[in-house]
Amino acid sequence: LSGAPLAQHRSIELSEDPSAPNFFVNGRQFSMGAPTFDTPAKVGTVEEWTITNTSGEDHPFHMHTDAFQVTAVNGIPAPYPHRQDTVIVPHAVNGTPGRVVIRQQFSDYPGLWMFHCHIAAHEDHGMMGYIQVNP
Ligand SMILES: [Cu+2]
Repeated sequence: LSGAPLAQHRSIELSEDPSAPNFFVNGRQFSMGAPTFDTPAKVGTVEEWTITNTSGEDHPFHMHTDAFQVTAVNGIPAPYPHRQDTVIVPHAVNGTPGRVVIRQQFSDYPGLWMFHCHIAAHEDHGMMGYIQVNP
């Protein structure tokens, strides 16, 4: 996907309030009927997503339906290109969020595409979202 034209850039921030515990995507807990983004994606396109982690623990970000390619982790370019459906988003260090950049492909299947932290307790406490993908 390295040479693919990018249809959009999106930002995803993973954060948490461990005392609750509550877990957030872009400051919100998961709610069906409230997509993470106002702007849908489109089948046949590739987007660049920047995923940051402001918390003190790693979050394995998992995307349903189609694979992505990691291009950089904490500013370091990924050593070789391949497709995957989960990537560790590193914890914050001294207030600097962990940061992963991916290229997400939308090769088929219009509908609602889920993504979430793959630690079940985090997902169950809100660290999940979805994007509308249009034909
Ligand atoms: Cu998590």
